[in-house]
Amino acid sequence: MTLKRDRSRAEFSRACRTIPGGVNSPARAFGAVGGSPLFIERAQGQFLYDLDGNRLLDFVGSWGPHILGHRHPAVISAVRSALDDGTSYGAPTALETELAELIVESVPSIEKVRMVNSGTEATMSALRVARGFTNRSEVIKFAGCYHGHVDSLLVKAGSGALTHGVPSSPGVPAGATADTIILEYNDIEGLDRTFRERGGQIAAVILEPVVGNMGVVLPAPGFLQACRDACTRHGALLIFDEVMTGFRVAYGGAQALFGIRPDLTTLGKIIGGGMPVGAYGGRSDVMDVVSPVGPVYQAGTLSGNPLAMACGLATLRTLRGANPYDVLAKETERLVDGLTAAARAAGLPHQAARCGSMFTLFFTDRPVRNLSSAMTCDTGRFARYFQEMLDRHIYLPCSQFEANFVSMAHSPSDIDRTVAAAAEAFAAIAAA
Ligand code: HOZ
Repeated sequence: MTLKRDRSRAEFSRACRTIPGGVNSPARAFGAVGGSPLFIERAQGQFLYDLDGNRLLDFVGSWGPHILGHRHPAVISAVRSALDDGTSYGAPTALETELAELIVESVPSIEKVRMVNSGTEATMSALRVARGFTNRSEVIKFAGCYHGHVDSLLVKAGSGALTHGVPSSPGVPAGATADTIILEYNDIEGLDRTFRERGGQIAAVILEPVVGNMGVVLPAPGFLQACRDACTRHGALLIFDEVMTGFRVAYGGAQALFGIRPDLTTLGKIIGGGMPVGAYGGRSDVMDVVSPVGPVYQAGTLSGNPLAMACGLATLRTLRGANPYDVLAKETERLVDGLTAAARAAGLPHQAARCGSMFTLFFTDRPVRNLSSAMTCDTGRFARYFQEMLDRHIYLPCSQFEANFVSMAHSPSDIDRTVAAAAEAFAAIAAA
């Protein structure tokens, strides 16, 4: 039953000669699960097809963007038609305004929005805006949240940084993180104490309102409201990093789901539909500090690229028309229930967390509320689970500390097949 991997292995050896670690983003390397990454040739719907001809049921979805599944016809046709017109002009297009309008209509707190090229750029820019607006420098971030590879936020970071054991990276000068205050996620008391002690210096609190980057971790009741209240009380800005949750956990993102209004929001992934797009937006008065209206500088040659805008627009319009969120949440719940029942039957300690169509199965007996509890996971057991699933042609994120994503293309029988594969995988693990 094992997967054919010869061509992927050969391609990986070749890539390693010219690309550090053979990958253009560490999260893709199989360092935490063993072996080498599969090289993908093409994708369709819920499937990836690799160089060895394997067809894989995909729960990565390009790490979040593909909520419609791969190559949705509306998206492909919009990109094709934009491509016929040109690839980049370095001048404004109506497509940019159309996507901005759609985002402003959809995300409750966003009144104005600026397009960039990645989630990293979005968070880096949102922080600069927050500091420029408040004229303060300190920022609170939570351990295990990942906001891209921004220097000042690459401290106790999640995602690939956590997976590869470098949550705080060499190469980031001490000065870059001197104004970053790290707290535990869901720690309302720590948050309030920090604001009591240094509230007048804090420019912003930035967080993933539902964490996806130490695996899925839900906000405890009252935590998001406590962040909102502390910021309001002390004149700091609340930044929701919705790169992963935006248009994923609900059409209007986590802020719509939980009814909390941040001052600034960062977006990425789904708003680009698989193209390199990020965005940051929020209150008009805050966004008006951005150049050329205000003095805070931020720019980009390819920002608002027409192909990327067309791809994002088609994705959001399709989502708005289909409104798949209830169905996605129910099917994902069915999947998570099936996985947990199978893990229980095999006697494997586990925890599961889900929000809408993103979820993580943690191999630990402790509830996962923050980074310290996430770190109690048995990552060796996760690696075995990952490989057992891959051998059954189920493609999961290659780290315990990432989110799995279900798309509109996954069918009820895909869910059943995944649960059956997991039952076999868990039995094999328990027997070892
Ligand atoms: N931000 C992505 C998931 N945490 C990682 C994607 C990548 O680095 O390829």
